[in-house]
Amino acid sequence: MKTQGSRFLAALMVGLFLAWGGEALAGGVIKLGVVTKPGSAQNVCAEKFKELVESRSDYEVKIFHSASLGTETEILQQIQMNSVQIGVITSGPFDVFVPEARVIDYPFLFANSTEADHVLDGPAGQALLKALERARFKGLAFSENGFRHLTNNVRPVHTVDDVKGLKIRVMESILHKELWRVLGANPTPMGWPIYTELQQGTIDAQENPLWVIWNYKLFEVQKYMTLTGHVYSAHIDVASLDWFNSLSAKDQEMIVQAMKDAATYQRKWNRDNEADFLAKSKAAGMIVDESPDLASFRAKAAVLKELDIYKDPKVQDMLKLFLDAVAKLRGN
Ligand code: EAX
Repeated sequence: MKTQGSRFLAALMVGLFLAWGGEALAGGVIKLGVVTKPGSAQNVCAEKFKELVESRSDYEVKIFHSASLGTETEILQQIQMNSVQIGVITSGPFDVFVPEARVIDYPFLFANSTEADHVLDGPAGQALLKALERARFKGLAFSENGFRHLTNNVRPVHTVDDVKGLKIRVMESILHKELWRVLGANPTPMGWPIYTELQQGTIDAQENPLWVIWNYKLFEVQKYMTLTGHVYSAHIDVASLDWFNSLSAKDQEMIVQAMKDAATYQRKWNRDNEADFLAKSKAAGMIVDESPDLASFRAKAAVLKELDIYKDPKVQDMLKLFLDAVAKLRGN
């Protein structure tokens, strides 16, 4: 009796284990899109995600990089349709799909990466990821592009007045176009990459984190750099919501955790290398203004809050959530 009883108990436990998540992870091919080339911030995150998913499950992750799927906007459209399952995409272009996303790129929002991490990994960031579901994106995690800095080929830029009239390439983002218009430049939205346009002089200026300026050899076509750090650029690591919803709870959890782990790894990589990227760009001949008159930039950028692009109540609410979270961190 005793033996039979314990056998029954063991069988019951196996049954429960299987029913409650002991099932094997399903397999299949996951298509992942990034606009950038190997060695770039997005790719470091994507490659780590691939390594983790493949070691933790039977899925295979295929990375499509170097704009082979089009611009970041086009990759996002493919994710919406589930012809691509995952993207590591710069936060900027998301605001065309979900206006609240422009809150991350609000000028001078975060003073440093510690603030960005706290806010994005906390309730404010989670609320933003949730809002993306309206556009059929499942927000998984935030990795980073980094703080964005201005480069140009016309003149040294120290105060915001020096920006006047510069033909600047901006991301395919409503916020970024408005920001540079307000600052006095002449912005044109374009997908990445933009080396040829800089080389041919169709545009004079661009803005991007230090790794981009180094990795894409912008020092060859841009003489001046100004450490404006005007916008913190995250990557929003997203999945197709339709695809994500079709997975078992166990697979969903594995995907989210793998992306969170990849993002943690990638943020560190970016930060550990920033000083080196700057030193190399200088050594390559760029003239760098390391302490520009940021007060002049802030003063002009402040107008943005009054513009229509921030009037939408959903954007207002999200901005308040983010600003309050930053204030709380600073003890205000
Ligand atoms: O990482 O388009 C851009 O300026 C982005 O920063 C691009 O993804 C490079």
